[in-house]
Amino acid sequence: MDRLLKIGITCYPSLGGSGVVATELGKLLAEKGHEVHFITHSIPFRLGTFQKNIFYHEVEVNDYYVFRYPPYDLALANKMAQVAKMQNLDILHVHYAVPHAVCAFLAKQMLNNDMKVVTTLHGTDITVLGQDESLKDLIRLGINESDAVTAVSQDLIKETRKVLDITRDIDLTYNFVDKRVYYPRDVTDLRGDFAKPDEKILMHISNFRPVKRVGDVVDVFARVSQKIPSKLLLVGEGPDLPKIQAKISEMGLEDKVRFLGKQDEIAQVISLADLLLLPSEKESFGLVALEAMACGVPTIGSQAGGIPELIQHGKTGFLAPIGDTKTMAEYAVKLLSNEVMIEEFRAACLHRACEDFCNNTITDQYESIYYRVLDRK
Ligand code: GMT
Repeated sequence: MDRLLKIGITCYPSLGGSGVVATELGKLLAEKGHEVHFITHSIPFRLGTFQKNIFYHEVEVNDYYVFRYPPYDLALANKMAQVAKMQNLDILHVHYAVPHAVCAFLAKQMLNNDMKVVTTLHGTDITVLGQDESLKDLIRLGINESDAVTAVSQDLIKETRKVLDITRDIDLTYNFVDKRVYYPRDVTDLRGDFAKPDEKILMHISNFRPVKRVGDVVDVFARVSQKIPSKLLLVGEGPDLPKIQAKISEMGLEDKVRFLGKQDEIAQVISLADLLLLPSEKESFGLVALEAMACGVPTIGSQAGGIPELIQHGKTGFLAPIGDTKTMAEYAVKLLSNEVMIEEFRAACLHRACEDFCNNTITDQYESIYYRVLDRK
């Protein structure tokens, strides 16, 4: 067995998929015996209860009156260096190039040891911030100075090369789900609270940012509900929520749509659904579709970013061009009106989530990247 490591992890502790992946990875590494140190501004929301081998170091920012903007990035870099020195970290694994990879680079300059930096790209740092001329060179620096860089889809690797003109190696490490948590839950009792026995449940879960195109979710549902008795459950909160609420009223769909707000027990919530809708404009991976897949729920989505690497069109869901709500609705009707097909899709979802995106496989991939950079002289 390879030696056990001391690993620092920095992520956005309260942010969607990237925070979930970083935290779950840390927990799994700790279970394998590695010592994991989270270095973040608040406790990662999925960290849960006390667990052996996990430590948390809070980044505090002093708000001196001379600063117009409190320097979080500098405080983070300093904390990274302090923790690395005190704990003798082997690896600092940062999620997101800005500011985390840049802070890690700075921290490394402050140290006099062999600590290695691994950066995982999640999407927004490339597809949105990478276009910003005021940040582009800095993002490129963070990526090029990392000892290893990983990205969550082939599409994101391609985008990173294109947008930032990056030529270095980038490892592909897909997002994963913990199969001990994500499996079809028995929600028979709960289901009755949301839909009648003959109704289907369509679901959308996101942070309601414009990039998620939640308006398309409503348009797809409006078409589907004309053909199939159904309900739409919207899970999450975000900037587009008021607009979506207004749209639902204008379309007279209030009786068919329920807002569940933010939810923690995602496996339980997803298990209520017959279908997940993910019509995003951009999506480097689409973790929620994987969470649904692991609970046996197929996705109807857009062909954006990494979604086609996750959802196999005609097997574990259906994909259509971004904004093509008519086609998405046709696929949804086709699936929901054919019980045999639904069962086949459910089985294919469970199989694929377990085989290709299982926690053990992806954790092993990250581990071997750590050992590879540590062995490199
Ligand atoms: O999609 C978001 O708004 C949240 C964002 C994040 O940082 O959590 O998600 C990104 O990272 C996830 C984890 O790797 C991916 O599953 C999402 O596809 C990606 N979002 C985008 O690319 C828009």
